[in-house]
Amino acid sequence: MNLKNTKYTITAALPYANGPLHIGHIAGAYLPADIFVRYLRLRGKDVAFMCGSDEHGAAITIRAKKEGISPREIIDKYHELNKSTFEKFGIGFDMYHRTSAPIHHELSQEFFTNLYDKGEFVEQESEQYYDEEYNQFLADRYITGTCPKCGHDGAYGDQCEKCGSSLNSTDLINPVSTLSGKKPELRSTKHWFLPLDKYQEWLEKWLVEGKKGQWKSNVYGQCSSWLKAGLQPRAMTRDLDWGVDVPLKEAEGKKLYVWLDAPIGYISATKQWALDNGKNWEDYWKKQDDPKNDSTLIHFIGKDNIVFHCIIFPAILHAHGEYILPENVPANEFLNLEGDKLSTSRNWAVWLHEYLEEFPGKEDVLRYALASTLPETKDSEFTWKDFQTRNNSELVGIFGNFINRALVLTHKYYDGKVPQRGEWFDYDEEIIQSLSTYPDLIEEKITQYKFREALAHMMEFARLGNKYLADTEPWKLQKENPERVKTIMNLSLQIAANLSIVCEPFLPFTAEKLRGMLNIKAYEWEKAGSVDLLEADHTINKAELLFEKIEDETVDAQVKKLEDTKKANTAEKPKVEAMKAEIQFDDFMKMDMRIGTVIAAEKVKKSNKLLKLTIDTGLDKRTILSGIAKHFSAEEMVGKQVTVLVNLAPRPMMGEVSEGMVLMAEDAEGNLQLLQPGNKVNPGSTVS
Ligand code: B3M
Ligand code: ZN
Repeated sequence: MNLKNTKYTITAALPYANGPLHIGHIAGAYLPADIFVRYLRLRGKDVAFMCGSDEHGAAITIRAKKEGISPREIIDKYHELNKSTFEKFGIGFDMYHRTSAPIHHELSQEFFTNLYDKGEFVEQESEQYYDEEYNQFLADRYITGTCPKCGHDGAYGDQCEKCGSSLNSTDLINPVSTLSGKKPELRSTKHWFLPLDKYQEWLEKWLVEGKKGQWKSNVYGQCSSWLKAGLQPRAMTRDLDWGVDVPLKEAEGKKLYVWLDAPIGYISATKQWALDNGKNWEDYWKKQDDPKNDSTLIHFIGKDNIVFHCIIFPAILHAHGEYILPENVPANEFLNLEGDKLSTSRNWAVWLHEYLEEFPGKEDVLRYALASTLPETKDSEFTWKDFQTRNNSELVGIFGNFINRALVLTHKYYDGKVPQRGEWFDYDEEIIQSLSTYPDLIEEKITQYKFREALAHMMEFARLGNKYLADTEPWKLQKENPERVKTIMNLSLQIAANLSIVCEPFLPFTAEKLRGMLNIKAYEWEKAGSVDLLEADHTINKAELLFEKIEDETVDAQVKKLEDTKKANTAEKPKVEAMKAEIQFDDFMKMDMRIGTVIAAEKVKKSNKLLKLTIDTGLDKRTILSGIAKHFSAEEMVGKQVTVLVNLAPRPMMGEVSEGMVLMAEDAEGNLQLLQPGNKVNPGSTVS
C-alpha cells in the first residue's frame, strides 16, 4: 500500500452492545486493526482509530427482551464492559463511541435527509412480514428462515451469516417469527429503499476494476460474485421502536435500518473525538481540495460484514458525494475454538473479560497466540494447547530467554552498562546484516495485511538473537576473550532494542516493559534496523522476566471448562411431544371435566391393557374403560380420586361401553400418573 499519505482513518466494526467480546471478535477485526494502527503510529502517521458500540437494531431489542430489561439497560451494561475490556487488552482506539449518542442520531439523520433531498431513495409500499401475536413487523433478526442462496436454515431477515448473502426478509424460505415462533403474515407498509441496482455500474468500476489485486481475495471474490448476481434495492427504514428516527413527517414511528446508521457511527465517533481534542473531523472523512491530502480509509471487519462495508456503505458515501471511500477492507474469515464454531448462544467461547481476569498480566500472550492464528485467508482455529506452546516455546523459550540472557549478562559483566563494540567477526557481520533486514520484512507484511507472517518474522528476529548467544556462548568466552564478548553483548543489546520497536504492534505491553528494562524511550519505526540504538556506557535497568511458563494444569482447567460447556449443551433434554394445533377458548369450554371417585375396578377379560372402573362422578355412577392395567392394579385403584372427562360420547370397547375418559399424565417413555386433586374433594367437582 501507498504509505505516502499522512492521514489514516482506521475503523474496526462496531460490536453490538448485546453481549461480551470473545476471541473470535478479537481475531476477526480488533487485533489486526490494532496491529496496523500501532505500526502506522510508529511510522509517525496521523491516525484516527475509531470504534464503538452498535446500539440499535434487533440484536439489542431481542437481547433486552431475553434478559427482561430495557434496551437502554442492555446497551449501558455491555458498552461499559466492552469498552473497558478493549482498553485492558491494549486495543488502542482513539474513541470508543456509541450509536445511542445524540451526535450520532443527528449525523445519521443528516445523511438520510441528504440522500432523500437528492431523490436517492425510492418510496415503496410493500408487503412485509408481521407477527400478529406481538403486533410487530418482522425484519432482520426478528425473522429466520432458509437462505434462498445456500439453503442454510438459520438465515436472518437481512442476511445469511453462512454464505454472507444480503437478503430481504421476503426472500426467506419458510419464514418464522423469532418472537412467536410462528409463520408470519404479510402486511402492507411503506419504506424508503436504496436502489442498489442504480449503483451497480459505479460499483463495478470502483470495486471490481479498481480494487483488483489490491483487496484480499476472500473479500474481492465475495464482492464480485454479488455484483455478478445483480444488486437489488434494499429498505433503509424499519417499523421498529428502537433506533434512529426517520427524519420525515410521513415516517413517524419508523426508524433507520441499523445497517444504515451503524457505519455512520465511525464518522460520528470521529466527530466526537475531534470535538474533544481540538481537531477537524472533516480532515479524516471528507474529500480534500487536493486529493493527495485525502485521508486513507480502511475498515477492519469480520467476513459477515463484508457486504455492508464494501457495497452498501460505499454506495451511500458515493451518493452523498462529499466523503472519501474505503481504500481497503481487509476482512478476516472466522476463528474456531477447539474444533468447533465459536458461539455465544452455546457459550462456546473464550470470553475476553474472563481471560483478563484469569490471566492477569498475560494480555500479550493471548495477543500473540491469536495473531499467530488469525483467520486471514481462511477459517482458523484457537486451541489452548497451541496457546500454551506458543507461550512456552516461543515467548518464554525464544523471546524471553534471549532478552533475559542479554540483560543478565550485561549486569554481570559490565554492571549494567552497554559495552563498547570491539573486534568484528564474520558472524557478527551476518548478524548486523540480518538485523537491518528484519524490520523491513515485518513492515512489508504488515502493509500487506499479512499479520501472521509479520509476527513470524518478528519472532525469527528474536530467534536470531537467541541463536547468536547460544552459538557464541559468551559465558564461556568471558575469561579468555573479554573484548570479543563486548562485541557480542553490544550487538545482542542492539537486537533487544530493535525488538522493543518491532514487537510493539503485536505485543504492546511487552514492548513497554522491555523499553523500561533497557531504559530507553519509544523509538519510531524508522530507527529499527540500526545497530546504534544504544550508546556505549548507557545504563540499563534491572532484568525482569518478560514471560513465564504456563503449566499444563492451567490450560487443562480451561479445556475442562469448555468440556463442561459441551456436556451441558448436549445433556439430554427431557423430550416432550410437539404442541397440538391452536384451539379457541370456546373449544376448551366444551369439555366437562370432573373429579370422580373409583368405587369398583376389575380387569377386562381378554385385554391386558384395560381396567373396567366404576366411578362416582357426582352426577352418576358410570363405567369407564381405561388403558391403565399395566400401570395400576384393580385393587389399588379402588378409592382413588381421578379426573374424568364426563361429556365424551360413549364408546364401545371389547364388548363393553366406556362412558367417559380418565385423564392421565404420560411422559415420553409412556409412564402414567393419575391426575388427582391435591386434597380430597367432593365427587362432581369441576375442573377448569
Ligand atoms: N454491529 C455487526 C456485528 O457486530 C455490526 C457491525 C457494525 S459495523 C458498522 O457483527
Ligand atoms: Zn446463505
